[in-house]
Amino acid sequence: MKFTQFLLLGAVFISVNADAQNNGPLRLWYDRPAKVWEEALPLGNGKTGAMVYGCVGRERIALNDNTLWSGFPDPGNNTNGPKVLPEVRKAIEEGKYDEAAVLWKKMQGPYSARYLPLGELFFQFNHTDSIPESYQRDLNLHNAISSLSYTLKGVSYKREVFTSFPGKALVVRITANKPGAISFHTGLISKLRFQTKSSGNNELILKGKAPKFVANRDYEPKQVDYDEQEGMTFEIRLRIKNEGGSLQGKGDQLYVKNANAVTVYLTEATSFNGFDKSPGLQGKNPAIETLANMNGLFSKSFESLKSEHISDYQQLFNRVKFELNPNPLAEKQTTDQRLKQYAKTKNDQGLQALYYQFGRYLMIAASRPGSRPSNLQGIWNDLVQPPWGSNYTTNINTEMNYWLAENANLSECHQPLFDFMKELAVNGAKTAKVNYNIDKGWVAHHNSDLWAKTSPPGGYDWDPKGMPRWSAWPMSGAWFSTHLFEHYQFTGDKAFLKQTAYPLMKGAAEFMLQWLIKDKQTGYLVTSPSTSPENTVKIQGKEYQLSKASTMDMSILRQLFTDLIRTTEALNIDGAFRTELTAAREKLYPFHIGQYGQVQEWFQDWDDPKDTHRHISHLFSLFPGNQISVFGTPELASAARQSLIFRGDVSTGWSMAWKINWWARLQDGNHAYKILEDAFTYIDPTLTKAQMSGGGTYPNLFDAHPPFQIDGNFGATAGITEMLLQSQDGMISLLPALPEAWQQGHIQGIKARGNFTVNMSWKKGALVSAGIKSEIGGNCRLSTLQPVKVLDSKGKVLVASGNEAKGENSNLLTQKAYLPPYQNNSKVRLEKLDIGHGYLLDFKTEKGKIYQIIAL
Ligand code: FUC
Repeated sequence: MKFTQFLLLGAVFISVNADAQNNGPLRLWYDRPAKVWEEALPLGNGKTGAMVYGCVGRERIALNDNTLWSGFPDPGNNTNGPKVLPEVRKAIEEGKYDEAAVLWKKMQGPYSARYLPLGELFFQFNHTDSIPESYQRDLNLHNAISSLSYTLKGVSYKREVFTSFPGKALVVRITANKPGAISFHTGLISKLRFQTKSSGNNELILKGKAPKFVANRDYEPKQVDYDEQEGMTFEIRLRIKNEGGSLQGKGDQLYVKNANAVTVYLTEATSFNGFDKSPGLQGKNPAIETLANMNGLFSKSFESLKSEHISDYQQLFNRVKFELNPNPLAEKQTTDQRLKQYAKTKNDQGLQALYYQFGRYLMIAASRPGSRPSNLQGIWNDLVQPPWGSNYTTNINTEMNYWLAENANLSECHQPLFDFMKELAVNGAKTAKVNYNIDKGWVAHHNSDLWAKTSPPGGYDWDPKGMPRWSAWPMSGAWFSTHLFEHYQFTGDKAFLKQTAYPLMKGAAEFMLQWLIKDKQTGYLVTSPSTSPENTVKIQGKEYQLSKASTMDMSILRQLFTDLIRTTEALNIDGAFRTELTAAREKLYPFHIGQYGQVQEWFQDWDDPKDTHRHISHLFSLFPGNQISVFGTPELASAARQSLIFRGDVSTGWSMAWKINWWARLQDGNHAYKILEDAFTYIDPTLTKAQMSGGGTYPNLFDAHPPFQIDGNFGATAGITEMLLQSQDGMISLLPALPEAWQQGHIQGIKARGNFTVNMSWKKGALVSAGIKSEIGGNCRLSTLQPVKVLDSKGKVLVASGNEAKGENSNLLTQKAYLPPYQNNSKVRLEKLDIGHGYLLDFKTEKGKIYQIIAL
């Protein structure tokens, strides 16, 4: 199949033969089956998740459905709240932070529900114990198909597995090069309550039931609680078409004998019927959905399903191409060997490009329009008690899952988060009222689940009553809301801004305007209680969880208010609200540069320079926010750099991924690169957590917190894009943080705010040429480190560095970030950031036209 993209000089958009790419470098491959789950290969269509083990004798495909969770709608709002909150605030005002934390616990609700494993599809082949003469399994990112090939006693067998978004199914094809060579029996099992039965000779149905409650840790008194009425039901339906040989259903399995080829079709569904409906009492009948999907599927041939799947997938995946300086020798190694080798030689840029595209692959597999947002493990989980419930942890993890959506050109995949926010806004309005007696807007706290839970989560982990240092965090509605504005900035979609984004953003801000209080000590508006998520603060040798006005709280609010002010301007609406927000923004407790030259994390300069906590939430404004900038606030940017140096490089997977983005925003490509290299540390999944130190990467390239958490994959892909292209400061910066190690390379199809699609190629560490496609027109303000000239689509020079034209049009890109005031308590002379000066020019663009940028 051929697909052609627009052709640009320099950074060439070429016509690529996709079939010819199938054996290209974008492949994870192995010479042995997976022994453990973190070696199996992930497939997904947004809803159905699968992990393929590639075993010769007994094949395993672990299955997920992203609507299968424990529990039922359980808001967990706490009516103690309105009475206790003033007491918490009073204790904080008096500096009694311990007392405040004890009081806060009276306001918490339950922990979230758990994301659960669906089941396993197994095939028992008739050659169980044989050792194959040749063996290879892979996951091909060009077509999102996992294949297994092996030769046994002279017969070559092949299996192909994919999940299809248009087909709503998992499809397996088994072939051999000798007629009649395929014999196996197959079944469906689950770790939850289930029963499997064959129906007729070609169909198997598994009917299952999820628990009402699952404990997070093994020592909790009740591990798993099933209930006659509550709890979700689910169904997996499998059908087989055999070519040659025989097929028979018996008991709970299907038996294939002496077939030439076999196609297996699988659909699954749950009784989930919406975030506000009991899946037991008001649930859907999953059999209706599996049957309808199967009927749509079974009449189609394997080849037609496969080509439908490939064209759907490639329409997203092929938007971006990325090549560094590949090492052909490294590519000859299996992916796990490559990863191990990386630590020794550091000479495998092909692995970096593969890892980058794997992040994009995972996003397409885990988050498609109409699906639930991706959780801590995307859509892949094989444990009944997964770490942290495999839930939505919203004080960093869920947001990080979506950092790559816009800049890595997968904007549609952001949609499930926006749909989820609509549900959070409904529940969050009730939490606002019940817990805080606030009757405007909505709030959400640090954990959520399929039921869009918004109350502060208590009870988990070693402290059965929960920890205020994570639960006293009503900020996720506000943080999520900034994603809406990002989506608008990247797409320019005003209808979205008006209909979807604005009401949600406004609701989040309306809550916050009530939540903020005037600080008696300083007169500023502050949050109280307040945490710097999950970190504690030491004051005169004593550790505390709560205080007021953490830098992260104030940063999120400053960002949200600024985004909203710009929204009301862009839509020309709600002038009175804009005035209210502008006034509130000016009164927010400001940034401070602390005594060690760091961005101060807490209300006062209590920061410990030896603190290496994984959360560095006080740098929110450097990334993902844009209130700290090397151009706009160089002193604060220097202080952010100091904060990062204190915290160190190696940490959990997601923490390192965040650091890549921060160093990129500080325009320090070499430091970003150093952390990317640290993230390639091979993590052996058979070790226990205690034996591992720091984050890294599992053999299947899943990010290791450890344990597996998908945010690190997504955050690293976002960060690599930030190293190459930035647009948060009202201009498009080409190669702002190119590390010395990336002397040459090219990237095509990444996105800048203002809806520009950007291609670039570079050599000897400097830009050679770029192509910018203007998708919606408007002014393009370009920042480059060396002089360039800009040509229009006819090759006419529009403008060159040193001969700048003033931008006439004001569009998304010419608007400046709001740069807040700050106070500097530092006794340390701040080191100046060396960001080079570079060149800035403006040119007017026409919608749909391509502009060439050529280095002079
Ligand atoms: C937050 C982080 C942890 C982990 C968990 C899911 O609590 O602090 O490191 O990622 O979320």
